[in-house]
Amino acid sequence: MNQPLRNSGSTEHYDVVVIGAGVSGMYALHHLREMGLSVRVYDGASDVGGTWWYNRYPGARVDGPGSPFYCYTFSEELMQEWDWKETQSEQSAVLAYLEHVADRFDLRRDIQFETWVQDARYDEAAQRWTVETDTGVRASARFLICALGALSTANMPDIPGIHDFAGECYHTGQWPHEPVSFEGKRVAVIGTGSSGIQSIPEIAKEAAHMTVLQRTAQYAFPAGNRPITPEDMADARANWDGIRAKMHANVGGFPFDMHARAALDDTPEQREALYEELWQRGGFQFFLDLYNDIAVSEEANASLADFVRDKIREIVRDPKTAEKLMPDHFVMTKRPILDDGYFETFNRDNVTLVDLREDPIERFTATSVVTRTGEHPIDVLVLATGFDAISGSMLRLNPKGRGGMSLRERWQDRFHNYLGLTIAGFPNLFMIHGPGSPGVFYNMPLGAERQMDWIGKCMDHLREQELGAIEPSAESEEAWANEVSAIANVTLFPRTDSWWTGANVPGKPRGFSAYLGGSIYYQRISDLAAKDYEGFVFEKANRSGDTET
Ligand code: N01
Repeated sequence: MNQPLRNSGSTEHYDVVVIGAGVSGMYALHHLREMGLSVRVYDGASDVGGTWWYNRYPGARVDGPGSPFYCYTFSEELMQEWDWKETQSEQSAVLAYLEHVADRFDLRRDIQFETWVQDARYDEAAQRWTVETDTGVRASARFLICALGALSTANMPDIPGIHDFAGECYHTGQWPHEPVSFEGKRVAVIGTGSSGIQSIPEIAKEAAHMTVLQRTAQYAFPAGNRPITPEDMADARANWDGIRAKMHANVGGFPFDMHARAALDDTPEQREALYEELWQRGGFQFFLDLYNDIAVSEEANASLADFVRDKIREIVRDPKTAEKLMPDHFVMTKRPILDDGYFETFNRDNVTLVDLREDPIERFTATSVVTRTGEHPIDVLVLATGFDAISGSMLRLNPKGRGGMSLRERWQDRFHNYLGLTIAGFPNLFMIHGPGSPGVFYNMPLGAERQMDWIGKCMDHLREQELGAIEPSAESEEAWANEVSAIANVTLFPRTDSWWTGANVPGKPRGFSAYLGGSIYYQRISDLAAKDYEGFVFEKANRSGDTET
């Protein structure tokens, strides 16, 4: 079933078109093939890996709970045969794993690389999607799966003169595949999120001079990267069933127990002792072993924020620089960052910190960046300015649904969706890690598997019931938006400007874009499916042949 079903003129016909060959799209392809469906995947890159194919900047590593649990769980054999070497795997190690997955499951034969999907339109009469690509290939499919990546559309700063800059310029999310040399060069980095904080220490080691252009000071925690020994791997393999079950049950999709105490139940001395112990140990475990009220109580939050600010003052020798590095938002309400020598980097003689809040960028020239207080001559500009996250890639694709309505029109004021998976007016279109899903707040490979498994069952349901199309009702979208907001509003997250709220992209509608219920989400979507897909509207198949998936 994996060849085009039929080819009419220049249009290839499939059961499913998947856009994106990253972690989500790769699993989608595997799962759909297992279901016996014909599938075509398109990706603009020249190989698999998605975010891990693009983000090759110096210092790029897993900065979540890490290996060996940032991985697929669908294949026991895959787990048994792959060796992870470090807890915070380098980009190249994660990419090697994904390449291995592609080889092992022979994925590439159904993926067309270096092919950008330029348009996707729903044909109401045929109940099918048609996609147009920049290689001239056109494909039609009953279902469209958007596995576009939550962090894949680069956020390019619009600063006067930036296009006049004549030196080398790189965005961390679109890093060249050839080595970039910083030796003897004057480098400026804009951005101090995860990508900036991972790359700045590495680039500073090589550059003649580095200017860090910081708009928002950040909390960063020691990455605590450590080797994974053969014994660790053997343990993980021997206990894989239990680990997998724990991952499914855990709020974030990782096999860890959460701390049961609240910060305010402890004395200041006890809190300090716990923070110190976690700081010394390092790793994302910091946030999991932490008190359970840091993200909900201002007072608890302040106790950790003060602790990190004291650490920054301890590490950074120049008090004026240390003050510029003091974050002033609630800790953890921007994506927590793991670093390896970030604050220490400001003790180097070749590094200058510019606080853009007091000394904003006025313009770029061909050879420099000019801030209010002076000119900084540079040879290389690194844009660690992040992404139009979560919704940005869907908006860039801008599919056209019923009546030719574009997603940009539909999402003008808010990212209307149901379950983070579907959109009213866009039948038979499914998003993986879309707005309104746990997405970036959950172990992403596992989340992709669980969403895709749900989508597969939904497709089966349509086939069994001889239905032609599924989409949510506008009312269920409204209720879902309220549920997402209600959960987020219990926390401090929506009170800080971040890419989670859309605040990093000028003009983007504000709103907290992720479902913070974690694993509850998967129970929720499964329960709704069991209730005959509550909240959805179905359409009979217009032609009997089209129910054959
Ligand atoms: O992007 P970011 P990122 N002028 O949006 C600044 C994941 N990730 O690529 O905070 C000046 O976090 C912006 O300032 P502000 C991870 O989930 C994973 O670093 O908006 N500055 C901020 O400092 C992460 O959270 C891994 O005020 C401008 C920075 O640029 C997510 O990706 C590694 C500006 C952007 O930070 C995104 O991280 C890396 C402007 N016009 C990332 N525009 C791994 O797991 C933006 N900024 C390996």
